[in-house]
Amino acid sequence: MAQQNAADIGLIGLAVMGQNLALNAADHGYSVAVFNRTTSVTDEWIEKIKTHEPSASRIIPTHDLRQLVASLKRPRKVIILVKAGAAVDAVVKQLLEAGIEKDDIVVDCGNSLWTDTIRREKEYASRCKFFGSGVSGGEVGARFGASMMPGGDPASWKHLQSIWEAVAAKVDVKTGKPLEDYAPGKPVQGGVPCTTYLGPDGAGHYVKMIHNGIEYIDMQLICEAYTLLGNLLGLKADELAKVFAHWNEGDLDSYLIQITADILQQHDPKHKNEFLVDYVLDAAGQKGTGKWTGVNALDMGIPANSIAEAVFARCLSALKDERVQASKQLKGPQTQTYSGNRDELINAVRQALYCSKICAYAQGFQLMREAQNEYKWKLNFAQIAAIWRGGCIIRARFLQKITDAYTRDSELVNLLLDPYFNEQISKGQAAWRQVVSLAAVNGIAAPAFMSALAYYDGYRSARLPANLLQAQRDYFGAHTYERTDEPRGHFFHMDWPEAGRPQVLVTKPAK
Ligand code: NBP
Repeated sequence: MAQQNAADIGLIGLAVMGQNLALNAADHGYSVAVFNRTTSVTDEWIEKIKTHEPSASRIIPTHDLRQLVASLKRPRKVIILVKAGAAVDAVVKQLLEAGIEKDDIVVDCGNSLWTDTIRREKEYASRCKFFGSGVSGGEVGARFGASMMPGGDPASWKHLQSIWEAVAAKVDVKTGKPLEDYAPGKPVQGGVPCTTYLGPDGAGHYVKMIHNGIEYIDMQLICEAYTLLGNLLGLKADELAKVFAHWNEGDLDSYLIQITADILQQHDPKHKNEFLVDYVLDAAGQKGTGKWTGVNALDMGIPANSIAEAVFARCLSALKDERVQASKQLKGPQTQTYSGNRDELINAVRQALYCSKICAYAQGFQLMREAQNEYKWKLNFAQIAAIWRGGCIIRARFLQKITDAYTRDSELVNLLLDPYFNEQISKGQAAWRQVVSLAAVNGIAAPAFMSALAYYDGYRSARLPANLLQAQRDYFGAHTYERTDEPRGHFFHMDWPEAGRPQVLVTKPAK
C-alpha cells in the first residue's frame, strides 16, 4: 500500500518510456508512484526490477488513480506517458476525478501535437496546471538521460526544473559532448543537462515535433548516402560500415551515423556470411511527427521542402508492391560503376551529406522562427540546439555549431547566412552538385540531397521564375501582380487575352 503524501512524482503509463523514465528518476533519488491502466503490467514489471534495479525500492506501485494521487507530495506532480491522442485526455479526466487539484501539475511527456497541448492547458486551467514536455532518446534516453523539451506555465516549471535536470542527458561543459558513463543506480555526475524551459503552452511539444521532423531528414540523408555509395562503388555493407565509422570521427559525428555504422556491419543470423541490412524489407513505417512538421510547414508557408521530402520518401518506400511492379515496366538509365577515384567519391558524398544536413536544419529552425511569431513565443535557438546535443536521436557534434551561430546572432534570419555554415556550403557545394548529378544520370533516387540543393539554390536566388507564375495567376484568375518598377503593395491587373488593353492598378497599400 502506497504511503500518503510520500512520493515525489507520479507516473502514469508503464510502456517502454514510462518504465525507463521512472527508473531514471528513482536513480536520482526521487520516489516515484507508478500506475498503468492494465495493472498486470505494473505487477510484472515491479517483480522484474526487484532483482536487478538498485533503485527499485523507490518505485511505488499503485493499482488505482486515487491511490496514486493520495500518495503524492504537494503540489502533486504527475507525468503522463501514454499513447498520444485521446488517451491523454482520458487520463487527465480520470486524474481530476481521482483528486488532482488546481495547483497540482500534470505533465504530458508523450509525443502530443502542440496544438492539443495549447488546447489542454486552457481546457483544464481551472482544475489543474497542465504542462507539456517533449522527451527524446527512446528507451535508453528515458532510462539514462533524455533530451527534455518542456513548455507551459513558468510557475509550474519552477517545481519541475530540478527533476527535469536530473533525468536529462548531460553533456561535457567544455566540449558539449554527451557524457555516457552511466549504469543502473549510477547516473552521470556533473555536466550540463539537456533541458531548458522553452516557453509557454505548446512550445515544448512544438520543438519536439521539429526535432522529429529533422530526425526524419537526417535519417533519409544517411540512407541516400548509403545507396549512392553502394550503387556507384559497389561497396558491400561491411565496407560501407567502415565509411560511416570514419565519417563519425569528423564533422558528421552523430548518434545516427554511429548506429548506421553498427547496423551495416551486423551479420544476418539466418545467412551466416551475409548482412542483416540486406534482408530488412525496404518499406518504412512512421508514427506521424514528421508528417505534422510537413503539414505545419505548408500551413505556415515555410519552405521546409527537404523535411517534407523525407516524409514522402517513407511514403514511397511503403508502396513496395507497386514499386516492384513498376520496376518491371518503367525504364531508366543503367547505373554505371563510378570510374573515377573511389576515395574522392566517398569524400564528395560526405560533403553532399553535410551540405544537405545544413539546409535541413536551416529549414527546421526557420519553421521555429515562424512559429514563435504565430504563437507569441520567444524561443532561444542557441539553447534549443544545445539541449539536442545529448540524449536525443539527432544528437551530433554539428549542433554545437548551431548553438555558436545563434550565440553570435540570436536574430539570425537563416542558418545558411551564418559565416560558418556559409563557408561550409561554399567549400562543399561543388562535390554536392557532382553527387546530385551522378544520382540523376544514373537513375538513383536521392530526393533529400536533391531537394536540399534546390532549397539552397532557390534561397540564394534574387530572382525566381515566380514572375511568370504571377502572370499566369493573373491571366486565368485576375489574381493581380506587383511590378519590379513600382513600390511593393501596388497590385495590377491586365486583361491578358485582349492585346493592347491598358493595365489597371487594382489596389494600393493603405496609408
Ligand atoms: P505507447 O505509446 O506504446 O503507449 C502505451 C501506453 O499507453 C501503455 O502504458 C498503455 O496502457 C497506455 N494507454 C493507452 Br495505449 N491508452 C490508454 C488509456 N486510454 N488510458 C490509460 N493508458 C492508456 O508507449 P511508449 O512507447 O512508452 O510511449 C509513450 C509516449 O511517449 C507516447 O506518446 C510516445 O509517442 C512517446 N515517445 C515514445 C518514444 C519511444 O521510443 N517509444 C520516444 C519518445 C516519445 P496499457 O498497458 O493498459 O495498454
